[in-house]
Amino acid sequence: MRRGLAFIMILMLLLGLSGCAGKQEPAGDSTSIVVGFSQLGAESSWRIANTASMEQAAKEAGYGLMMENANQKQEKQIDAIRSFIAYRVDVIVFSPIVETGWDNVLTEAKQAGIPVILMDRMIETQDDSLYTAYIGADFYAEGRRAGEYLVRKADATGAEHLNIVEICGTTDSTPMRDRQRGFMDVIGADPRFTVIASISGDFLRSKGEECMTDLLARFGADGIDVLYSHNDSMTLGALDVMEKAGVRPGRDILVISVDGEAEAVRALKDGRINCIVQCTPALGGSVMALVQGLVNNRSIPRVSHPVEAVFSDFDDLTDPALEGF
Ligand code: GYE
Repeated sequence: MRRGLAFIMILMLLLGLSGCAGKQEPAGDSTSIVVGFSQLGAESSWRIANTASMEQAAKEAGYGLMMENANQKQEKQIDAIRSFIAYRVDVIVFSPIVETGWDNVLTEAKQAGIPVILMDRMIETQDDSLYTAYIGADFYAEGRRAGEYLVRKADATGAEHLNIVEICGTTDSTPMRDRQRGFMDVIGADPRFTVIASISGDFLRSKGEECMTDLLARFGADGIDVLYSHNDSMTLGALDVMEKAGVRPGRDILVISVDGEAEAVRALKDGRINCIVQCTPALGGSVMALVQGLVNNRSIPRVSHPVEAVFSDFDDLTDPALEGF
């Protein structure tokens, strides 16, 4: 058993360090730094771009990246973090699939003296010393931006009443909770808006399709005025279903989405999506800057949010720079 574990660790080390071009550079103390990175899955284009950003940034910084992908399973993330502790990586970075259930494993990391950076999503804990920094989007602000777009659109069109369906991301994840809360805080008290259904699509395109099929069966196209979907992958699934049912997304049903992946940006330009609240997956460079601060014993910011925008049918969408990821 122990030999098996040792073998896995050597293998992980080799894999983690292979393809790391920066290792050859005389980059001072960066050459021996190893970052353990637990990615939560590959559920969306956002996630795939985020993984690529982390790999690229580690390479550029000359850090070894020991990455494990948990395929949407919290237990796998916990196992990955334990293996990083056993290997004694310099810093652990992880993107928690849900907010709760991390205290035990993070206490183990703390006892081993390994700092933890939360990337992309937050955790819920009584003990703030279990992580050193959080870097990721302000999901509450994103939800508010989605709501503000809707208010502006209703004002512009003079809509009296709009029935909204919401397709949510992974239950109990930070983006799901805060994109919903921010949205509701803007539109909730306005009598022009009613959320008639709110269902989970787990951030997956396939579930976005299932959700939209279900919603159309329950309310009919005429009963739905607005779709608010927590990510582009689910939105694109929903668009396919609408179009197969003869519904024109962007016209018959107003579509508000989050992320900014290339296929969704094209749909926005084509008028099939009305608004995309941007959420950037390109966090790798900022994460590695935090790692560098930690290994050099500098103080690092506790919370960092990237600057993000909104793209909608109120804007000039002909800018070729607007292409998504
Ligand atoms: O919006 C979604 C992904 O946590 C910000 O997760 C991330 C979200 C992103 O699956 O596409």
